Amino acid sequence: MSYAIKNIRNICLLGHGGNGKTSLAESILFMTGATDRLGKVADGTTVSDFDSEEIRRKISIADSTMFCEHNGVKINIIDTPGYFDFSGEVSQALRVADAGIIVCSAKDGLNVGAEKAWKMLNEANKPRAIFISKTDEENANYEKAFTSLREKFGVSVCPMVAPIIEGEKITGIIEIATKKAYKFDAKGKRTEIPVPENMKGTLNTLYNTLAEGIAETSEELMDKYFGGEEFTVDEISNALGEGLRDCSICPVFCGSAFTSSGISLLLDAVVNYFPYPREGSEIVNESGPSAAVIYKTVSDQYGKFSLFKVVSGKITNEMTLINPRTGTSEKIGHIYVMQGKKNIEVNEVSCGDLGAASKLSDSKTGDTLCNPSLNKALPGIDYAAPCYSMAISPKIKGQEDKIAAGLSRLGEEDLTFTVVNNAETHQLVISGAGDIHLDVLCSKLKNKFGVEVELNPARVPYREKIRGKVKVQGRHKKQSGGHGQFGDVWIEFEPQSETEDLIFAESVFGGSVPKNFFPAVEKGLRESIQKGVLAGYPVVFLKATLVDGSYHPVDSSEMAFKTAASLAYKAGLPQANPVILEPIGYLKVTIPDTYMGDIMSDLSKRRGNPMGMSAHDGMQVVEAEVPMAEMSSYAIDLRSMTQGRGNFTFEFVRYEEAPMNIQQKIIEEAKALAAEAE
Ligand SMILES: Nc1nc2c(ncn2[C@@H]2O[C@H](COP(=O)(O)OP(=O)(O)OP(=O)(O)O)[C@@H](O)[C@H]2O)c(=O)[nH]1
Ligand SMILES: [Mg+2]
Repeated sequence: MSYAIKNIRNICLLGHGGNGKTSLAESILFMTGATDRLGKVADGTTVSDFDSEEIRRKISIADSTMFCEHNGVKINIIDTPGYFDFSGEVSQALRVADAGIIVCSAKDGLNVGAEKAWKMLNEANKPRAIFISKTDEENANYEKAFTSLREKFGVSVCPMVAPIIEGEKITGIIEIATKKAYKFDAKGKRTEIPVPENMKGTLNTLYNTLAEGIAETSEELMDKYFGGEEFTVDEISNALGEGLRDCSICPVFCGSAFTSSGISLLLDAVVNYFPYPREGSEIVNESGPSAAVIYKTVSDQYGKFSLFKVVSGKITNEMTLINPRTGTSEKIGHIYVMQGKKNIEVNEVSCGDLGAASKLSDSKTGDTLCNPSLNKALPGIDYAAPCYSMAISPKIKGQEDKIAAGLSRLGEEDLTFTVVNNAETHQLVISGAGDIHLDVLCSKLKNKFGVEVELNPARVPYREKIRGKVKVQGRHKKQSGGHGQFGDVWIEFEPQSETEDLIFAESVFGGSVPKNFFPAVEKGLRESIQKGVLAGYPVVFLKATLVDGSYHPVDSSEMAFKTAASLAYKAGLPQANPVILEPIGYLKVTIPDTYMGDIMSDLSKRRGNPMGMSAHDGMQVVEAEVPMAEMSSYAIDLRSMTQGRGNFTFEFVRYEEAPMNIQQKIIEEAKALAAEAE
């Protein structure tokens, strides 16, 4: 069924892990009749958490798109995961949602997940509301939860409702603007009840808080407010709608996903106040040429689905659109609307609505599909760079190809991890947002692609160099049967600082080594420096000068001179004061003030060298140079030090000589590794 743009709402649910987003979505679907039973996260029966990993872990891992109808309006709901490892999914949902609902719990109120959600909504400049869920739980405290949110986010946070608690139980909800009280049946349907006597005080306080927020939205209302006049219901309603849409008001609702109470009040607001589809700040163009943006890709045993939002015109099956990024044409075959894992085939998806296309050949998440006359890519999706790396290897030797194939399929759905084959350390290194992210990818490799893998810390690519100068001989002489092999060189080894690469020179006098053997000598050295003499790491910043030697008219060959050069290398480098270099990276950590002490003392434990500090948007940015070897678990450690409030970037800058004790450790590790390989 096709909806006029004014009758479509695209909302995404976001907030702290476990606060009840998936359950709220389930309750909305049930209450509006989109589904006929109320599934539970604990039983793995919700529409939203259908993936086997989500069912097993009882958390959401990926975005899930659902829809329902309320008062003639189609509401598309994108449920996002709260766990921080999957925040790329939140970015995807926010790319197409026209407003967000931050879900909090009545027990916790404000938490890091809500703070992050708020920040992301600010960055995306999207309207928002808050739903305080789990009001049915023991120890639920709506007022405390509300106050904590308002204290953090300011007066734009306006109370819309208050729960009626009798004993320990929630028995109804008061709508503040209208001062009406309701009770709810098992399907969430409401009937009006009188406002209980003991709630009148609370109602008045909250009404004043609401009025204060409403007054902020215009000068006219501000005057009225200070004049002591009460607002009419219409005035409140209009101000709420406008304020919500221009982000100056964030209405707060409450209820329970288990009892479905309060849900209908939230949905009324979605229909009455939430914006209809828009693209950035522009209203999408209903009558223009077709254009859609892909916000998610699902790749499973049934094929590949590209989920999109139509931002101009409409999308019908059998259309041919162009992907401006690749320049290729995409033939739209079957199109669908998604209800969790269920895809329902449709003939068209109208402007502003969400849909899905199967079997697109060359399009990925973030891409635009449009009529050839437009041929313009819309903004894509920004993901945080991966910050946690591990080496991934098969449990059974020889299944490397299976890992690569599996990860490449998983990469179609998930653009937040990278895989690099490190030729130097001979490891396949996978980088993602954190340990749970990588753990989920490993489970998927096992369950979907039949390959069991293990993760190990990624080896650090150390380097070696010499600090002294030596002159050594390399002499290769072999008499075997017919004619023998003979090569003899004197080489001077010394450090240089011009280039990491080997500098090869010669100052041979009087043809003691004929010119035609120089390339063989250089080749022998280039091969040798791949393995340093201390721990087997590549040697850098080396200069080698061929100064003398001798040859035999019959027995000398390129091979023999190559060998002679490598003998000189093996003899010379240990005498030239070799040292191990370690990679140093530039770290930028962003944290709230309060964690400053912890962060600094942690950095000193990591042998970090502070480079500067600055304040940005109420956060502190600490910059430091830190050895890469100390940073492997930083993503996890920073999260636990800051409860997830901190984030960081880390980039390689240069190699530096490692402290002696560290060098010793690296040499021992290399020995152990070599012994293991034998
Ligand atoms: N009592 C009660 N429990 C709830 C309610 N909503 C959710 N829960 C429970 O809280 C737990 C987490 O709920 P979810 O809906 O999975 O929370 P979520 O926000 O989707 O979590 P993530 O997807 O991991 O971010 C589950 O065990 C739910 O059964 C509620 O309204 N009342
Ligand atoms: Mg969830």
